[in-house]
Amino acid sequence: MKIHVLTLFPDLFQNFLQEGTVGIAVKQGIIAVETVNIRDFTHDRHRTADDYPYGGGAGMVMKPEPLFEAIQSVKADTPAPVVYLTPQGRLLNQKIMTEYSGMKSIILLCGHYKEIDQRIRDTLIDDELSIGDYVLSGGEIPAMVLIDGIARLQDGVLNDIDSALTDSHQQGILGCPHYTRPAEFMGKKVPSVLLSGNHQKIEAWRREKALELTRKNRPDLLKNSDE
Ligand code: 4FL
Repeated sequence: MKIHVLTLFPDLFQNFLQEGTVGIAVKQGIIAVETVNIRDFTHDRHRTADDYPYGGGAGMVMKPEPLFEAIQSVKADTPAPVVYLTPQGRLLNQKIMTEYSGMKSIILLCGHYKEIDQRIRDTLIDDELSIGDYVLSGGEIPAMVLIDGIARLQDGVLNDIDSALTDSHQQGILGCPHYTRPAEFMGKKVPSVLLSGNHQKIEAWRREKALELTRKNRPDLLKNSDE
């Protein structure tokens, strides 16, 4: 899968793409990420990417021309959906992550300042995604969130596919508690059912604990599920 990232801060992605699960996906050639510096598509001496908003008010707006050229330069050889990361987008979830993980290529646009010129959104953007109800300084970390979530869903990246299937959110609810050795830590024992070897009982316990945690922390997830 090919992922193009349009950003004013391409260097932010360098370490991110070399470490951990994302690093494995890149090294194995399962995903390829190419960053494009939006500033390379400015033409003035100061390489200006933003300007004052029409109508006044605080903050700057990203100019349409460099964005237009940057997007077109990528689209010329890769027809792919353009996804703009913005607090105004649809809320990202595991279902959307899974849908994007199956695509051949995507183009991610990271915004800055207040927003980007609306005409770019009206004409060149196919989808708008938010990673949560808060504002950051830019769309780079949200783009990394999307890349990370997509990378680990690719075939051959996680050695244990079961592990991805039992994650929180993959089944629409939160995951269950996990324990590893030692069997007793600071006076607290691992629940005995997990040592019982009875796989049916273990599955039932995990399901009950997952539901309990979901009811406590994320009751909203149960409203639209069949639990
Ligand atoms: C994007 C926040 C996606 C949350 C500032 C610029 C953002 C964001 N999800 N904040 N982009």
